Amino acid sequence: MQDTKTPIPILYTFRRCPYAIRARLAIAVSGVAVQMCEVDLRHKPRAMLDCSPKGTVPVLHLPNGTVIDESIDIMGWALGINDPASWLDEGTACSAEALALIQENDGEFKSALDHYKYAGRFPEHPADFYRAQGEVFLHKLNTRLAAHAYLLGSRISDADMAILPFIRQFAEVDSDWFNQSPHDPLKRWLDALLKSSLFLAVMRK
Ligand SMILES: N[C@@H](CCC(=O)N[C@@H](CS)C(=O)NCC(=O)O)C(=O)O
Repeated sequence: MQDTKTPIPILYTFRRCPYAIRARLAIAVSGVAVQMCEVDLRHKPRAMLDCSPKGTVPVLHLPNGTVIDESIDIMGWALGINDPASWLDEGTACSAEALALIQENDGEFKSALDHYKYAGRFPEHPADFYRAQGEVFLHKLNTRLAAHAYLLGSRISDADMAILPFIRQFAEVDSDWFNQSPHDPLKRWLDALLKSSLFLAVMRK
């Protein structure tokens, strides 16, 4: 039984935020006990802003006062404690290959995703212009997934789980378009991971 007196880390999270989802996935697979604090992004808790003034989620506040406020670092923290599914390369760190893919996801692809999702705010171009920008990354992932079941090979890695929530969001912008798009391996990968018990558990309300 959990000792209720032992302080445990607090994760400030927002259910639908793709960065927070990736952090929750890594924490869930690691089995490390963390108290979840769901944040209303319009009314961020004082305690969260006190430890991380930049005001983004996720934020992990450890009992020793350490604050980790980048989602990738939270994944690394959790998997560094316990990585039972071997998401990390050799159990120690995010591989250079994973890092490069995640950086592309968080950079160019995330920008295209935001423009596509909120195309009305970016009237310089129609939504399908921004969608085509994002599709460059989808194509890259699809090529990998045509060669093996997961992004880096035959096993799930941190790259799959860090990128999954963003592809989910991209697919949801126009699911009819996504479902008819020529990215079958990517669609199968997305579908299987979204149905996994781990993903369902971290999305539970
Ligand atoms: N680089 C950060 C980005 C996190 C981020 O941008 N999260 C969004 C929510 S998806 C956020 O908190 N935005 C601030 C806001 O909406 O006020 C990370 O990886 O943790």
